[in-house]
Order: sequence, then C-alpha cells, then structure tokens
Amino acid sequence: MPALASLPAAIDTAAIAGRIADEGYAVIEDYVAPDQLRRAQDFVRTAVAHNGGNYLAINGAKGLEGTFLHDWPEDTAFIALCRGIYERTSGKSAPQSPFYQVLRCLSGELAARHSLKFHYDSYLLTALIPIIIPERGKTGDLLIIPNWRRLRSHYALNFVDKILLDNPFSQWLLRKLYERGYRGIRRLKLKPGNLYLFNGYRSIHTTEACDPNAIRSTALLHYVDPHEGSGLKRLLRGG
Ligand SMILES: O=C(O)CCC(=O)C(=O)O
Ligand SMILES: [Fe+2]
Repeated sequence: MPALASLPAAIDTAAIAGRIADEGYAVIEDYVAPDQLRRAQDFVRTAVAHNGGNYLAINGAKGLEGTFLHDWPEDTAFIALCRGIYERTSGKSAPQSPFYQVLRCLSGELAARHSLKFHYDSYLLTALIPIIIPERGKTGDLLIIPNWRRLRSHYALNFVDKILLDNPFSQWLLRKLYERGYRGIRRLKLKPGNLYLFNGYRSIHTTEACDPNAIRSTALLHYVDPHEGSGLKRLLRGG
C-alpha cells in the first residue's frame, strides 16, 4: 500500500530548507492521504479509549501495524525528503541514521503535565504530522521560537543549553512570555494530515495545553542526532 500521499515528482527540498531557515518551519499540506489519516485517527481513538481516556505515547513503529505510521520511517519518498532537507541545511551528505519515532496522544488529566514544557529536541530535523487536533476550546497549538540556538560542536555545550532551558525559572519565564503574547513565540495551528518540518534541535518549542476531554495526537519522526557518537552523552545517560 502506498503509505503516504505521493509527492510531486520534483519536490523542492532547497525551498523547504530555505523556509525552515527563514520562517522557522515549513508545511506540506495534505501530506497524508485521507483514508490513511482516517485509519490512524481510528487507531488513536481506540488506543486512548483502552487507556481509560488518558495520555499515552508509543515509541517506535511496533504496535502501529495497519496504519501509515508503521511504514512511515521506511517510506522512500519520505526518507528522500528528509535527507534532501538535511543536506541542503547542513551542506553535508546525510548519514544512514534511522528515525526516532513517537506517537503522542494527549488526553485526560495527564495531558497538562505533558504540555507547556519548553525544550530542544536531541535530533536536528523534526517532522510532525498531526493526527487528531481539537477543533474547539484549547486546540493545542505548537509554540516555537525557531532557530534559537546554533548546532553545538560538543555534547557538553548542548548539555549546558538543556540545563539552562529545563529549569523552573526558564520555564516560568517562557510561560509568562507566552501568556503575554510575546511575538517571538510563534504559534502554529496544526491541521491533521499536513506535514510540519522544523529544526527541533535548534528551536525552543512545546505544545500548548488543550482540554482534558479532547484528544490531541501527533506523530513525530526525529532525524539525525548530532551527538550520537559522544562518549560524554553515553556516560551521562548510563550506557
Ligand atoms: O506534539 C507536538 O506538537 C510536539 C511534541 C514535541 O515537541 C516532542 O515530542 O518533542
Ligand atoms: Fe520536541
């Protein structure tokens, strides 16, 4: 089965990389075919219902059989797209690294705990496909301060960045800025089936809160960990 909607023959990865650099993100509208999207939505609704209406996350493709999410990390067109963006952005040839995949389903009381946590991703490129987005009330927009930091040459510097961001004061400050409508924090209204691409490693970002009785689900593929070979990283993560 064709996993995703077929792309225009000559998808312009240079233009997409340019948009990510200049505007902070790029969108490919209706990337997922409608029937594939519906199947993934059914999967999420069932999974959340089995979990008592509560938050859940699935790492990797296992368990996602029968939905496009299962085939997505192996999809040739999608891999070519990410490799192209990576090469245009970094000027280097893309490594043979696998994607790190997560399916997030925010729902129920635990949803709040997984919202408004500003962070950097460990991987350079983040590809996000919204599966279900609430249409009313708090819609769980993506908040992003694009391309806020550079790629760090050493894991130690990256680690310091993360500590500077992941502490109560910085989180409080960012939430205040967000509440006051600070313009540096962009707000992306997400549409199911679109593909959103941004530099997750370089951009401070998070999910806005959404109503606990709604479901907000996104599928993420993270591409290229620049500190993969770091001994310090292995040491700090215990192996
Ligand atoms: O679900 C989203 O909109 C973003 C999630 C995210 O940033 C992450 O899982 O790293
Ligand atoms: Fe993230």
